[in-house]
Amino acid sequence: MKFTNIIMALAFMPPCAASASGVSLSRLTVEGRVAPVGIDVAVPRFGWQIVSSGRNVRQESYRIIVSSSEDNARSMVGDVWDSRTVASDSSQWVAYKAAPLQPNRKYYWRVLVKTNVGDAVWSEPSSWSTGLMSPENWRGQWIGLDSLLPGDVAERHSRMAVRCFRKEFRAGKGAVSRATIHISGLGNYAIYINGRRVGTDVLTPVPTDYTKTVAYDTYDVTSLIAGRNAVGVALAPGHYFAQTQNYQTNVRTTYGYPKLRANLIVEYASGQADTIVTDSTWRFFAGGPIRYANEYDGELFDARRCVAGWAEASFDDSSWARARVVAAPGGVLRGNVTPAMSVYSSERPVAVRSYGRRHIVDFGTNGAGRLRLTLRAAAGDTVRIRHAELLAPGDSALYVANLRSAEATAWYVGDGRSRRWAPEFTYYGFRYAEITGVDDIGECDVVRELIADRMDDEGTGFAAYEAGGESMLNAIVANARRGVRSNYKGMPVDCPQRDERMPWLGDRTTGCLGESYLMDNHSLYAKWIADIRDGQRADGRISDVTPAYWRLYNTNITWPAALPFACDMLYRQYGDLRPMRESYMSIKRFLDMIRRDNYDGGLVPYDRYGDWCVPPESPKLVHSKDPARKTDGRLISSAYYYYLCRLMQRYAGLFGLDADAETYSRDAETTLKAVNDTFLCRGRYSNGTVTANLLPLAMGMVPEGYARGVADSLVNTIVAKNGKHVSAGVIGIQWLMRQLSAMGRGDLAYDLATTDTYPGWGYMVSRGATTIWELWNGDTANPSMNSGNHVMLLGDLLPWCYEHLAGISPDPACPGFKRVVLKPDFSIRRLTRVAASHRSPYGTIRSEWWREGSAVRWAVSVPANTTAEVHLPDGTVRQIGSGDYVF
Ligand code: RAM
Repeated sequence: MKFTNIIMALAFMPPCAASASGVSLSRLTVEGRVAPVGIDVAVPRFGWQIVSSGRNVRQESYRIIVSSSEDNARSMVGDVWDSRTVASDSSQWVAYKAAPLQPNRKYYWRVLVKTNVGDAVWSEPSSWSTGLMSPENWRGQWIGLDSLLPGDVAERHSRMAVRCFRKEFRAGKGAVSRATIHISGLGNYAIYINGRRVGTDVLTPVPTDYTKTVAYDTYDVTSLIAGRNAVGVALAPGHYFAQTQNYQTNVRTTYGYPKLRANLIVEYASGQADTIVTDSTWRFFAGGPIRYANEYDGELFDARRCVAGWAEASFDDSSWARARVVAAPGGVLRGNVTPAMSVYSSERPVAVRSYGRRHIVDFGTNGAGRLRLTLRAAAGDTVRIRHAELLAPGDSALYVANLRSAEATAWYVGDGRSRRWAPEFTYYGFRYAEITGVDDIGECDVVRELIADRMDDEGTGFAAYEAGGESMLNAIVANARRGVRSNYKGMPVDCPQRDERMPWLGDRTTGCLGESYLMDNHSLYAKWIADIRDGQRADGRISDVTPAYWRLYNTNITWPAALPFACDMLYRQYGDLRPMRESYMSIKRFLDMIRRDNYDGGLVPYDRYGDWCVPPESPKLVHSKDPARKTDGRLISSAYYYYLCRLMQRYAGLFGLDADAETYSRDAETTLKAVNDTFLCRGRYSNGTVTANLLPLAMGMVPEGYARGVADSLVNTIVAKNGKHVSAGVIGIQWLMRQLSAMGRGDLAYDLATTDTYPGWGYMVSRGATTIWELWNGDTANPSMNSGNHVMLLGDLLPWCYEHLAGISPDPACPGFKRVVLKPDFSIRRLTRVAASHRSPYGTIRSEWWREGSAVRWAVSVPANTTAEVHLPDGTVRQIGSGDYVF
């Protein structure tokens, strides 16, 4: 998005209610989300933004009221909670403090804020609703069928027909005041009431370790309820009856057969209520149109099997079987832990090429989602859709070698009728699709629906310019944004296309930080952190893939480090300390395990992945075999251990755990000494790779007097040996850009980032990439491990763009951007203009600087109720309050 567009978009954001002083309140949140439904958190936290065009606006006090009805909220009656006036400048993560909240309730709330400018101002009322709050409040049972049915296959390419459940009920106690369904269907469910699909979520519920946590969703269905009603639920295997069965069973997890639990609560104006629960009175049928849905292989839809009206009240289900009560999945039911996935973009192809009844459609960019087609196929005729990221040489066929065993195909079998159709329980990672079996593509009306977690990215943007026009960075950041979206699937996954799509921890250690500048990823990471805690074994080990659909428990440190890093990110970027507080003991157990099972005199000897995916010596290789390109794994894991000890020392201090802080400090010192004794030799670390020198520099491990030499060695390697190109893999790249800028070599970082020759992100762009590759040599390497849509090589590029080029970062002492540090790197001569805006919890922070002759002009916006430290080009530092400034 262009910066001018960003400013325009923001100018039109309506505030709630403005006072005479020009102050208004907006974006009221509960647990970081606007008007969420089905929140199970016992002590939810409130947040609001203060909107004001004035300068130096600070909150002096707040008063929150929580009401049982909208009327009460409108009349300022806080019958649930009235915090009374609290003298405080806190406007985020303010905890609810009153009697326990009731399950299945809708609450209304508003806040009165007094600032230093003018009268106190009320927000408009906002709301949230609770889920069932605790497992005891769930009624009914899990239903399903714990066996295969004819046609289902439990082999490497698993096949299972979608299972449908239905139940009729009367709502016969007068006018319905509210109807709410709380539902979980494993692996995935879709729900219909009286024939209408409930909500627009897809691939619900979000995936978890179902033996520990089962996510459920809550929907307000008041408007769908009539006198006589039917509920229909379709269940697909998802991750529960996993994509692969009876294959590599020592590693791959599968949980069982699809199952359903739902409570539909109908409340009447009279005060009475009915609860419709899942039990053995429900009816069951598996002969419908979706003959299988498998995340890797795709979906088969046989239109001849469509059952008209199956989710309507008039339907005769006498031929359907009775549902069985089945064993519970084991996990605790938890409400709406993160917003579900949905379709965030619908796009038409940019090009179509036809070869008889075979057509190749091109959407211009890589992405993850599905096609929606209007189709008319004769009864029994088949339309096949295959998906791929690339075309094979000659451009007339798909290139599918890098999908490995994933069939990534959608099948449609016609019934002679015209239908608008999309596969429902799978997704594909693709730029191109091949549609076979229709005469003319114009007739079948193709749309690509991109799918990802619902996330706010409004008002975020980054743009950089050189004298000649746009910087290469703009294309790279656009690729990053597409890639990040593609790989948000209720958990951050590594790739969306091949037979993997796994939540690999190491891809997100620094990634989660960069992604927070692109969109509001708070809920997703808070959820994933809980997944990682769920997945931790009693011996402290954490699987490199969590939820552990692939069980990769070992003593490696770098991948599980995503847990502390993500907790730290949520505190730093959003000011939310709860994830770290709740994870502290898990991280401690993990580090205790390292200390017990992978520790030798301060060093951490075992490292599983090394500096994964460095640019190899030959274009065909996936992994380098050249020792000179690789970094000693002992140095990597020991440096990470040091860094994590320091991190835990800091949080132990914050939590008042002085003995822990002491222990972590001692451990850090021991490792520091061991690393320097072992690896620091002749002014460089180990064999002098970029990563070897970089980690000790970035982590503050280099002894006094040596820093200059090590930094020189780092720069020399990049310039003289690598011709200003990257030579790091997944580990080194997470630190490289910020460290170069911190050393005053932002110019070199910029050259590296923007070069269009191999290897680098700019090279990917020059080769036509529209996302980020898994490998620096993604255009030439062996397809066995060569995804075109991975995010791990982004490293610290995004934080560097925002924090060093635009110069927007949170002050670590006042996290969540309560205090902003504005410090662009003006020294990069090639840059003539940089503009960025970041959606912080307090409001949008903007920084735009440009050159005018030899001078620099700089415009910044600082949200109300925050302050900023401004580092001007001449080196002076100024403290400012909120408002718009031009320097
Ligand atoms: C691959 C994936 C993933 C990475 C692991 C180590 O299978 O690409 O992203 O984290 O390897």
